[in-house]
Amino acid sequence: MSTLAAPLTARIPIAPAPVAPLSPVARAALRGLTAQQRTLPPWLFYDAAGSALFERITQLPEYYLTRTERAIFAAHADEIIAAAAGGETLSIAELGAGTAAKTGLLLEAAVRRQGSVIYRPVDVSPTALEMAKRHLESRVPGVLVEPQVADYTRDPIPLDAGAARMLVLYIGSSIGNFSPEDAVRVLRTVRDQLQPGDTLLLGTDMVKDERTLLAAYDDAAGGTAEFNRNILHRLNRELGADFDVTRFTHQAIWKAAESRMEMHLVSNGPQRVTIDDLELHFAAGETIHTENSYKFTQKSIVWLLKQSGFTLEQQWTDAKVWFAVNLAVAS
Ligand code: AVJ
Repeated sequence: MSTLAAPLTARIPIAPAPVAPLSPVARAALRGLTAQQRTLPPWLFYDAAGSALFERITQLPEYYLTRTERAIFAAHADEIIAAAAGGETLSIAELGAGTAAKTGLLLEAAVRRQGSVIYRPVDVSPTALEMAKRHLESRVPGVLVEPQVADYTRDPIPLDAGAARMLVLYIGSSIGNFSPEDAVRVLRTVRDQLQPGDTLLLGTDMVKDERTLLAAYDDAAGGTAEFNRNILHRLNRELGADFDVTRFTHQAIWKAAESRMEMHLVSNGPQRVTIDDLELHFAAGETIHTENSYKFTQKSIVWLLKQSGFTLEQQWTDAKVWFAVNLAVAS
């Protein structure tokens, strides 16, 4: 018997090649772009370029959401803060705060009422939070800004444990990006961290005539189209994809049955795109679904809040009822 022959099963010990984990962007792109209806999640819009493009959208004549909500705050900030405080001292947190452009009006009202206020903006973007802190602390004396980098859809939101009363701001109709089921899940996560009597201020864009909605999501100057297409530029930049962005057309659709605006990117013709070693074939007219933006009714607001453990206490709207600011109490 030869002692030299190695057993057939012998393994040559080679260290396993380390497999780099996929980045969140790569994971989202891979999963979404290989689905039957290709999709990309809307959080991918907000890299530095996309955040700047969104800021420009908020200034477009057709995009009524931001200016309508701001006008509601301008007219009712003191009332909103008084109702949320209910005679106690308030601390304020904000979900997806971004640069907190509209929040100043509410913080000023809180400072008028109680002299100072702790403000805790929560966002996934550290740069946006830095801008918010610098901007607010110079503009609104009396505000103590404590930024928190967190993904509020997953992580528990860090609240001010010592606060007599919490007011959580979730404004701008950001909740509209979530399906009703996911919206309930997000708001329940918030509710679980509040005490009875704490409040949520929820901004909701309302159902309205189709022309107004379509114009808001497909403006004449093409700002929304550029915002939508930036998602492909981002994949080119960050993943080395080779999307020919000029061959995808922005599309906005009102889906009445689902009560939502949808944004898509339509392939102008048959085309091939590669992302690393993934090869994608687009048929002419095939779309990538990039966003849902749900629109609300009085009934759907009450339903959403109730399912999430809140009770609608007060509501402020503009004269046309295009946008609503809802104060809900943790029940
Ligand atoms: C930031 C999610 C509220 O849905 O209107 C703007 C994003 N999309 N134009 C919205 C958006 C197209 C916006 N939200």
